[in-house]
Formats: sequence, structure tokens, C-alpha cells
Amino acid sequence: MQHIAKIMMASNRIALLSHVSPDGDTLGSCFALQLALQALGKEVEVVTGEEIPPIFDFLNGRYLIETEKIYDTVVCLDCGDIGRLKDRKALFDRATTTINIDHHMTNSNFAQHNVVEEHASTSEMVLALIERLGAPLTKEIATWLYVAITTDTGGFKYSNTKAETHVTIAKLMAYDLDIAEINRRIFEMMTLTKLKLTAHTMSNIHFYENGKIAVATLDYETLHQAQAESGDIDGLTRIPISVEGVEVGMLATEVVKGEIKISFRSNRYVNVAEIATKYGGGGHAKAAGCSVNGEMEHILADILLTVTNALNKE
Ligand SMILES: [Mn+2]
Repeated sequence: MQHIAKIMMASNRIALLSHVSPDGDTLGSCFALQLALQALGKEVEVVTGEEIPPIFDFLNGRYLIETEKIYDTVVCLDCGDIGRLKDRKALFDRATTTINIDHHMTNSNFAQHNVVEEHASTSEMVLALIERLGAPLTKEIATWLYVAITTDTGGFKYSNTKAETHVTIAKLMAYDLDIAEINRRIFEMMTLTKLKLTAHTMSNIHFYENGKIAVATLDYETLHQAQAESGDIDGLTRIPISVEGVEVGMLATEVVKGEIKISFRSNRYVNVAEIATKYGGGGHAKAAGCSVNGEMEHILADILLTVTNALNKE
């Protein structure tokens, strides 16, 4: 981290990259680091590759969707592998120096400099970096870091929440954060589309292996008809795993025809990161994902076999 702080201090034009279908952690990490580096006089842009989910609009993050510019240093935040950059790989390849800061233990160490550590969120590493850079912490920065941690821990409910997570939160709360408003906007408010997709997901769950595996699907027709955006789908992954007795919950979505995205969640003992990695994805032991091209039914049948094997191996 010391070395990375030095590289950043020596760079003038820096790009910060979030991962595809950006979530609170990748965005919170990008915007917090952007604000800190700007305070140090650096020219810093967040480049997302897509619109960010509207639930984060109230925080006024400034970003570019794409750019032809060349940067001294490109930093990927919360990206487990280079595929998570999609079209921004070209931007990454053009940079003189590349850095990868992440907390997914399946990370492929794709940059010149890689810092991968096990924390509840990538943003905790960003906070450590900001402190090393000697940039002042502000309410705005603390808010983004809070958003990153609260989203990646499901509001401090997931097993990745550690004592150190709460210590960090206590530090951030000293900046007079409006946590009730942040949490209301992030966890409670939803679009009408999301409400309808929630209902659809709940009424389309299939169970296997005596109810230990639950699979919900949102196919292309359903998502296209609903005009769903990625923000409408985030969070629905928790629905199958929330049913009593389920050990592995899966949500398969097809936003782009023929591109099946599968999100895995497990409760206690199945390592879903291993399963997702087998299909070209990755993640954490209890929350992982992958994207496979083909027909939903075939892909799910194959994955279901793998999950069944993993379940019965334990
Ligand atoms: Mn994360």
C-alpha cells in the first residue's frame, strides 16, 4: 500500500475504474479515492463504462462512461478479474502504470501492482490508502466509504462483517453522516420495476435436493418487457437463499439475450466462489457470480449438477 501511495503521488492523471454492473463498494471506493486525490491536486476521473444505478444519484458522484484519454495510472477497484472492465480494457492497456485493489480472494492479479486483502469491502483498503496519502477525510468521502461498507455487508448482517468493520464505521460516523437517509435510500426505496421483478422472482423459485438448492430465473423476455436496469436486479439475489432450509441460492438473469448471469449465495458450508470460478467467474465463499453465454435452460442444468455435487461432497 505504501508503494501504491508513492505511485499515486508521482502520477498526475489518474483513472479509477469500477466493475461492470457497479455496486456500492466499487462506486464508494472510486468516488472516495477520487475526492481524496483531487484534494491533493491530482487530475482524477472515475470511468464506469455504464450509467451507475440511480439509487446512488443522491450522492452526486462525478464520472465518465467512456473516454479516449490516456492516463499515467489506472486503478481498478473491487474488480476480481480483467473481464470485469469489459470495454475499458483498452483504457487499462493504454496506461503507463496499472493498479488493482480488491478484496475478492479469487482475484487474478491482472495489473502491474496488485493489492488483494480479505476485508468486508474494498473500500476499507481505500481508507487505508487515503490515510497513507495524507489526504484529509471529509464528510463526503466518509459517506462514500460508509455506503461501500454498508452495501457489501448487507447493512452489517453478512458474515464478512468483522469487529474491524465496526471500528472503521465508528471512525466514519465521526463525520456526522446522515445514516438514516443513506440506508433508507439504499435499502428501502425501490423502483416500481424492482417491486414487480421482486414479485416475479419470488413466485418463480424452483427447489432441488430436498429444498437445499433454490434457483430463481429472470429471463430475457421478462427483463426486456419490464425495461429493467441493473439497479432493479441488484438485491434480488438474496431472495432464493432467504428461504428456510436452503444452503445454495441462485439467481439467473438474462439482461442481454444469450448472456446468462448467475449469482450464487450460500448459507453455511458450500464454497460458491469455487463453483463460480469453474464457469469463468469468481467472488467470495458465500457470495459469487459468473456469466455464461448460451441457453438459460442448458446452462442451469449443468450448473445445478455442479452445485449438487458440491452440496453432497460436504
Ligand atoms: Mn466488494
